[in-house]
Amino acid sequence: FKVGVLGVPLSKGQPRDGTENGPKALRNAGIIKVLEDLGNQVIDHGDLQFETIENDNPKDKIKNPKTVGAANKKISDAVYSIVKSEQLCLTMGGDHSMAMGSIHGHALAEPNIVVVWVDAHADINTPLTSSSGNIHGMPLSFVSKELEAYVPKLKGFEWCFPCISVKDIVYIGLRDVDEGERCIIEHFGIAHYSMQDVDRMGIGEVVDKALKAVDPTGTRPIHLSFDVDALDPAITPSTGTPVAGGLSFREGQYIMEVLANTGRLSVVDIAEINTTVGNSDVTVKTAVEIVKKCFGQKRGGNFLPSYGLP
Ligand code: DIR
Ligand code: MN
Ligand code: MN
Ligand code: MN
Repeated sequence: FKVGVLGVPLSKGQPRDGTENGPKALRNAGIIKVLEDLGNQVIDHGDLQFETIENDNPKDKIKNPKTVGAANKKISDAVYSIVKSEQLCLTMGGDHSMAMGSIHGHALAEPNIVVVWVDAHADINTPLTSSSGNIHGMPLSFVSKELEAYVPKLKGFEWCFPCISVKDIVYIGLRDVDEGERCIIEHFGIAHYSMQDVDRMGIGEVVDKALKAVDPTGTRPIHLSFDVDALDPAITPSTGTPVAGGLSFREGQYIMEVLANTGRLSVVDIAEINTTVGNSDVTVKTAVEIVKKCFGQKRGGNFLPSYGLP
């Protein structure tokens, strides 16, 4: 693949410091070389720089609205141009509010995307249903057409218009969904596969069904938004809102391998690594192994046609 890598050091979508170090941690773990060694051509777009806007007081309950809004505008513009230049885009977060800009930019460049949301959480609170006020729990409500009427117009988000349908979203890994979010999922019939579904059917069937649910013809470009808290905290402890009982290393890898095999992955977000929580070496190592599978590494071995038997 031709891969465009973008660092998104965002933290103001949630309350803790440390998620802004995600891109640096992945870079220090050698992510660029890892992707190159898989035979990819990697274009490193560096890390975006975000400003912290002064006096960015909460609007109603919403925290840091102007800072997060302005940052996501930058993310949208950057992802748009990476996708337009035909690179498979890897955005390294950063807190998960980054997906607002990332999906927005992606959808502008590729109007027919589907969104595979791998997360313990649904991240579809509106500013009115959110009890935390943290924007990382809301990105999908800002970009979904059906929710436009439920999302108040906020300063800092003027650029952000709804660009996907809730019918284009499918969840995998849910196990901590707020009441308002559950109401939205039921009301709009959003496709979802919780950890209960993974337990019942196994990850193979879950991924098959998930892809068929949003794209029965198997033709649409895929936006994968991967929150590391989807994985079990035993393997990704360094994240702000860990939830026990998550996806195993193997289940995480399996999702990635299948998505890579479709040949239709177009943007991959990796979000919510927080280096100041828990053992970040373990978390970063897990993240790198998972990301690799999106960019061509196969557990069954990669066939190199040029390799002749000695
Ligand atoms: C919660 C937590 N649903 C909220 N969301 C998280 O604040 O809206 N998402 N942690 O990844
Ligand atoms: Mn989450
Ligand atoms: Mn259900
Ligand atoms: Mn999330």
